[in-house]
Amino acid sequence: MNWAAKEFSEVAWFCLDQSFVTLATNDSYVKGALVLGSSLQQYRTTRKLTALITPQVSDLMRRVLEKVFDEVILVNVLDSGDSAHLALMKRPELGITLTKLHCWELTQFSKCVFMDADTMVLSNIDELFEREELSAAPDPGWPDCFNSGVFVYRPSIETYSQLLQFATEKGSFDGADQGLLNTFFSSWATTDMSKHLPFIYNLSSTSVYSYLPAFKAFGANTKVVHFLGSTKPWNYTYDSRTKSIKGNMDDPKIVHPEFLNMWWDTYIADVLPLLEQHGIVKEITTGVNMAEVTEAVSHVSVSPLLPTESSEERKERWEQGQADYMGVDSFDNIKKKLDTYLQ
Ligand SMILES: [Mn+2]
Repeated sequence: MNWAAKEFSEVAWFCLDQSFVTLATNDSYVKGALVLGSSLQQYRTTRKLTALITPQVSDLMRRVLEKVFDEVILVNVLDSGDSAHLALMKRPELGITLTKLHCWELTQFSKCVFMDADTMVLSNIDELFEREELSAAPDPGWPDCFNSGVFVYRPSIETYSQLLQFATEKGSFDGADQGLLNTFFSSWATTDMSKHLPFIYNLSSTSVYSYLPAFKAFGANTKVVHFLGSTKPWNYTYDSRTKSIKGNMDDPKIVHPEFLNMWWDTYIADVLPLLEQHGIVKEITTGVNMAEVTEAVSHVSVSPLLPTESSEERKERWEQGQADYMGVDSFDNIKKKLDTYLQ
């Protein structure tokens, strides 16, 4: 076997054996998963892409996911006989948390990188597969905890069972997966620095404001951006004429317009055409205002499929444990600084 063929076979072996994994619990989060998957492809990952979905995801959106992800796997915590179901009956508040734990069941892979559906990559990050379980970046709100939006792990039924048992017995200090995982992998903060991912692998968009000089110095190296908070990129309206988010930029919820615009650029370029192909969005005919079409999109995929209330509740729970640095009180000062930077 010549050198090139040998190298190819080694790369191919890794491709089959390792995967990026994300989770979509409703059709809105599918949009996020699609942008994440498209961004991983854009930067030519050699690893597989796997999406876990819950029954709330519509068949149509599932089919779109299958265009971007190698595997789309339905996980249903309420399946009878599932040990997660038993855990959930004792701890009903941990619904979404237990759903995320299903990623440990993907034993067809030797190693995975889990990424929240509200993250996107800005470069190739395949080097993360050189890390061991459990590798993650510090949480900006409490840096002795890791943020569970991006983490390296090894699928294992044994670990999955232990996590479920742990969840049942001890619950989660923040009511979500991040609290549970931090207690379970409690040596992360003190034991092995190689399991501390640099912050640029999980840059929360809110950190720009809490430590602006650091962002100015290191922000250009960002590899993964994580849209923390209850307002997600898909909740905004994008104006394709100005290539920017519509609305009042003084809105403290618009945490970092550049990252939001990057998300929307990927959405328009890579995701919207797939939605159109599947008839989810009417075909764009000549002369139709693009901004109107994108506005239509944000209605189409959310409303008919899930009661808004339930989706909001999920969003809230999903983000529990994330400190909000965007307190209204501090915003004016921060914005002044940011304006200086953006000029
Ligand atoms: Mn998240």
